[in-house]
Amino acid sequence: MGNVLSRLIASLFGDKEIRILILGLDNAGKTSILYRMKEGTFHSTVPTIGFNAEQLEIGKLKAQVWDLGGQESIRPYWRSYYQEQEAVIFVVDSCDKDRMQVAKRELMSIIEEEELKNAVVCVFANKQDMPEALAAAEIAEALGLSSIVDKKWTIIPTSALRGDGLKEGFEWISEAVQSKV
Ligand code: G3D
Ligand code: MG
Repeated sequence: MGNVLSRLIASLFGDKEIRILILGLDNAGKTSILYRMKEGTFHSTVPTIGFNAEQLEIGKLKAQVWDLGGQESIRPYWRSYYQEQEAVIFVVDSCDKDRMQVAKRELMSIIEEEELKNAVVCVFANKQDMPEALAAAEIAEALGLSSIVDKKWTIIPTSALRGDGLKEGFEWISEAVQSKV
């Protein structure tokens, strides 16, 4: 799975350096997703700048992938990382029904950030391997995604545990970033 993913990323992005921010509440699965991505790299270096920041070299692709701490006390610092990010992966724990409104609030404040106005947003409805997980459509509804009109966005069901959906997420980000003028 890892090698397939890294080859896919390399073929999708070519020489371009992509900056991807992974955001979401604590326990959503951000670090697990980053680990999945790292696992697929041929060479990876791990300069941690501030929070969990990984620089991945995957084929020709240089991707800076930032996995910021999701705890409430840390969320105000997310903004320091917004500059020049081309994509945001917003990870939601599909089982965490109690905090869906908190996730919505955080996502909407990201959407409204001036510095992220050109970034595409890919919501990962994570932990789909769990029986109690809400479906992606239910999460889209709970997060109010249809109200986002001035930004490219999508929602993709994922399982960091099984690796499901990551390929689709990267394909979408690749296309969305490339077709963005
Ligand atoms: P975070 O970085 O967003 O805070 P983590 O989240 O990646 O640390 O994951 C938090 C917990 O959720 C971890 O469990 C992790 O194994 C689990 N997790 C992450 N992604 C998935 C998934 O897709 N499916 C399932 N079932 N679990 C997932 P622990 O028990 O280590 O706290
Ligand atoms: Mg983490």
